[in-house]
Amino acid sequence: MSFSTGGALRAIASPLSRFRSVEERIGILGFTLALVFAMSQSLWAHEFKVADIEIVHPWSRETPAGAKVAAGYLLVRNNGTEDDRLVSVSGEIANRTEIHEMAVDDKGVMTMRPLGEGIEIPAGGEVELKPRSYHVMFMDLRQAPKQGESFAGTLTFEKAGTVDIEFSVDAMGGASTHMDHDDHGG
Ligand SMILES: [Cu+2]
Repeated sequence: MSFSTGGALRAIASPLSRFRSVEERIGILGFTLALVFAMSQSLWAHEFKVADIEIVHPWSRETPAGAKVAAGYLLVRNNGTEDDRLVSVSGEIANRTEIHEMAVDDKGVMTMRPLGEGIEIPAGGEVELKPRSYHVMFMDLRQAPKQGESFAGTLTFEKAGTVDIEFSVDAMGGASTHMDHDDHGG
């Protein structure tokens, strides 16, 4: 191939070449990327990041009137080379929050148990908190989650630290409407 890297770089840079300096070009490029990133954060993907950890589509469900607990779900992806651990979660709608695992006991009954140690997120892997599986349990609710609204929460990872996120609230029993959020290439 006679195609050189320098030529390819010039070809990429040429639409920006009417700007005077390299600094100016980099500035414009950076601004454009930042804008695209900001838009994708807020409008489409509903993703959050902290260090090597990516959090995709945190959501909750509207609860029946008088409910004392609500569930939260999200996908956590670890793009790093070291295992991490989701150790705690909090949400503004609840006085207390636990990380739960749903399991079938030896009598075939579905039970929930709190995971005191949190959930390991393997290096290069992902874990989904979803209905009938791992989930966040908002307890002693201060405020009932309402469909179409969202509420703030925080996730704390052993290595990556703490990140503020937003849970969007779906209709009661609306889990299947979130199939469209599975197209993240994982
Ligand atoms: Cu639970």
